[in-house]
Amino acid sequence: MLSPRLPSLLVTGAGGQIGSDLVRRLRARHGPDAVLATDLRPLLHTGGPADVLDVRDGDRLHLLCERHAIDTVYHLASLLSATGEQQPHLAWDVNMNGLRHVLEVARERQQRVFWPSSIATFGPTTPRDATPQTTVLEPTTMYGLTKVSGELLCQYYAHKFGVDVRSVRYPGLISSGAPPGGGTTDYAVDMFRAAVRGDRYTCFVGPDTVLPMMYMPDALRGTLALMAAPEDAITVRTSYNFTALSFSAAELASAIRHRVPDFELTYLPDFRQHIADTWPRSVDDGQARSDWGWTPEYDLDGMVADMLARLSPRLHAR
Ligand code: NAD
Ligand code: AKB
Repeated sequence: MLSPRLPSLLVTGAGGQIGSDLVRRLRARHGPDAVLATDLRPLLHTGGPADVLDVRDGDRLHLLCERHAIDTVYHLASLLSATGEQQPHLAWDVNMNGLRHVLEVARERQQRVFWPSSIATFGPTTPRDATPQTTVLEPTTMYGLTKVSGELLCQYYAHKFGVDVRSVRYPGLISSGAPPGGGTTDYAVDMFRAAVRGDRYTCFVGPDTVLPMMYMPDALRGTLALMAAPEDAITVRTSYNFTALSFSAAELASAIRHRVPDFELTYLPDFRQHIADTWPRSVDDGQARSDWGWTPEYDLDGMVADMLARLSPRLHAR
């Protein structure tokens, strides 16, 4: 009997906050050689095959997919919201042309695609509480513009060419691995790192800023559940609302202080406050729950306990 074909996965932006954890998770599930980790610069010690790929280079993407008989691409390479405002032209180039190349190679080679959108797809004219799946999408950041356009491009490739591309609108992700790469929600991770180091933290959004957030283990579990769902269960080809928790910066600080009593912080809002003010406070992810069974596991206290337990030995060892 023929053995079933092994999956062959390519991850772009694999050195980033999500990519480094996702590659580990995919390799644990499918084997170290099943996942090609790629990024702009050489990746060291990823525990399996790795290569350099600038996602703006469609020919090289095609070559790597051919060479490794890739069947699924997790396309994570991107500029995020804060960096995107500092370099808007580069953000458009990387985010839009990268996605266009990934979708085009997927069309030619019948590859499946995972591509994350974000709560940044929403803007000041969107309802900010329990933001519905289908609503006004008028973001004010270049990053948000690329997410709205990207969602529509994914839907176009799914409907026009039959590409099996799936997506979630990630909220702010909190993780103990690679640090976040230039987003507005980075303060949540920064707060943990400062608390564990014993540093005073200056938070770049005000204490009452509430945003939707999620712990990375939930985000990865949800991502893999979406990719494992039967094709006819997927009714949204733009991007699914996807959330776990909503809390203010002050509530997070207080949950951390509960376990690190001498943690101190001050608030000094900067331009990222204006971005946060245009995003939802909470999101309705009912469609993801009913289509492919999404449910988060971590509450605020469970996440804080796990983050501190994971970060403390590592940051203290340095
Ligand atoms: P990150 O900034 O940590 O990592 C992005 C990676 O992309 C980096 O390793 C960077 O080197 C790489 N990259 C940048 N330009 C590239 C190029 N031209 N070619 C190839 N690689 C390039 O970002 P992340 O947090 O891991 O985000 C991954 C994806 O998830 C992005 O699409 C992001 O918009 C989305 N997302 C993330 C969050 C979050 O909170 N982390 C929330 C919502 C959506
Ligand atoms: C960012 O803040 O830019 C990201 C996101 C929510 O898309 N974390």
